[in-house]
Amino acid sequence: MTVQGTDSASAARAAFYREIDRLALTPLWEVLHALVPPQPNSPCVPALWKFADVKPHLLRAGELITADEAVRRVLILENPALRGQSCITQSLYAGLQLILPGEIAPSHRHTQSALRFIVDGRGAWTAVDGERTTMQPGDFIITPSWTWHDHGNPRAEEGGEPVIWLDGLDIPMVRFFDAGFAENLPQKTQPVARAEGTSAARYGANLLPVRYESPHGATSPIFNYPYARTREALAKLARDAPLDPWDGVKLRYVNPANGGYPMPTIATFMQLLPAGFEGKPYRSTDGTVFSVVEGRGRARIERDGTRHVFDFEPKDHFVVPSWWRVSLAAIDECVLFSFSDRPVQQALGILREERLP
Ligand code: 1HN
Repeated sequence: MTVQGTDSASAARAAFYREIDRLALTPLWEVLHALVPPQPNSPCVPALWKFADVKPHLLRAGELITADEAVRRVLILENPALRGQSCITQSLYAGLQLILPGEIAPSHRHTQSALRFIVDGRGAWTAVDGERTTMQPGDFIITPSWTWHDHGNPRAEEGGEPVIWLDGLDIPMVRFFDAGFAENLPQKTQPVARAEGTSAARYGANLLPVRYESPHGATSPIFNYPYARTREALAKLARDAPLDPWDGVKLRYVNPANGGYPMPTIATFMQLLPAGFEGKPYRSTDGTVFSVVEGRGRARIERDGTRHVFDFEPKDHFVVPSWWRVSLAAIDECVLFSFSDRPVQQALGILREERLP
């Protein structure tokens, strides 16, 4: 939109704009509305990735390139309105990673933080800071900023099977701040320095070391939040506690040392929708990525008269951009994992959400 004027005024202004352009100057009044919109106007669109569509291509990638060669064999979930930008929202990256039996994804570290949410298969491991954890479907695993990490999978003879997980990273945020560093470890894998489960015992049993000091700065000391415990909590609450009309039963993952989110840049959630649940619509400024763990259901997502209806089933992924209205309905009992940039918006004091009738 341009500021209106008479023809001669417009011509004079256009000449003026050309003149100042050479000095890298731009008139604010021509762009003000776009810079400060009355409400969020995300360029992202809602999108759904059916696992049945994606899995064959991931397995094909497994034939075309090794994990070692690829470093990370991932198909990025790119927002259809942001192709080429390697992101699912303006602030978040998401991808589906495959590791085959006998493979190693070599050790490296970077300032970007990562979450792994295990989608398909079991028994692969990831190592962080000298400890390994074995992946089970529904586990939420953290790779804190600047920690060495490598992934591996036992050979087929030892019971290894293909494992696929969702990666969530704060790549666009780190890129925005131009604050990214990365390096490779000379060895393929880092040495194992602690027994598996040490972090769970030390930090994940409603106890902390007496003289606790955060091992990973602003990131939770818990390495793996296992699905079994999450699922048990949801089942109990679905049975015995009131349902939220918007969310069903929805819990956020927590850093037990400070009550905050597990990662400084990404919030993670798990929710249960009872069979037949029809959630009320809501909208929030934190665009959110969903991974369907259990059950079939429907997400209705709309903004300004544009509506997307996503029928989802287990292992499907979908994204709800900032300030689109969403309502979630369950056919069967559904369990949904999700993540967003909520901690950052809260730290900045700009998070808004609205629960609609
Ligand atoms: C990364 O290190 C992993 O460690 C996955 O598995 C995805 C995307 C961009 C940059 C680094 C991993 C990544 C990544």
